[in-house]
Amino acid sequence: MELKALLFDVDGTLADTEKDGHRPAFNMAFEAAGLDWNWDESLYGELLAVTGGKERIKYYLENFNTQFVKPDNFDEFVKGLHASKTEFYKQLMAEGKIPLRPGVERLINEARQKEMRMAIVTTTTPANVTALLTNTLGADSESWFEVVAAGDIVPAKKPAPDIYFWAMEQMNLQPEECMAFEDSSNGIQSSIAANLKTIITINGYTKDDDFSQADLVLDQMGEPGQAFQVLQGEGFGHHYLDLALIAKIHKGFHQ
Ligand code: XBP
Ligand code: MG
Repeated sequence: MELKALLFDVDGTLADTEKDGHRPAFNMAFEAAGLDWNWDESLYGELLAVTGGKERIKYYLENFNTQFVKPDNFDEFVKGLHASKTEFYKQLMAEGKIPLRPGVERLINEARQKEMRMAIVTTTTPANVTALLTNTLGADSESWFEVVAAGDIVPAKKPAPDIYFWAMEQMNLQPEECMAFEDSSNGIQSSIAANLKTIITINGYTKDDDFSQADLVLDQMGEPGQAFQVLQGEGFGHHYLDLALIAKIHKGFHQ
């Protein structure tokens, strides 16, 4: 089947938001709430085992801070902390400190020019997607994506495939007509379970994850003059990820 759409994960794939965006935002929210919790880079790497900010806070308390006495209204408490974290995250994005990863803007622009359909498929909160896109690609850039599938739209977050199925249903597309872009183990488990071909760009937190099911694993999307490194799969002599290479991967030329 013909390739009709690119489905992009956000955190770690479009930008390195986890270490310098989400993590400090969680810490700011903890401090503002008078909590002495601090998620350093190494602990945060372990907490990334669980997707979703509210889910991550609960996972932290169950596994790393079992001393904490939960308040009676625990779910509301977590919701409040997370809402505060989202505000801090939006502020960090507005300061423009987190750039898109190499090649992301170029590929999105090429897709727009060639009228390739695009969607966002993420577990992060919708407001975070808006904040990242508007502060990097511009005020109207969210509208370039036909669907923004994000946050609590489906109850079962990645690694469950639900969010990909939801996005494809909205777009009236079959998995064979799409390519997914991910950066992590939870991400690829989700996309593969949704029967999607998947291209991975690794990052510091995910470089040792299992990507054996990926169709292509790269260190970055690359730019003209800034070649990617192919870590798994076939680069077909290309030096950066563009629609021509994505089409080859999609057709599975190597099979
Ligand atoms: C990233 C996540 C999110 C963020 C935090 O998923 O797991 O939970 O770390 O965002 P993806 P929230 O790579 O699929 O975008 O606090 O808004 O959940
Ligand atoms: Mg990700």
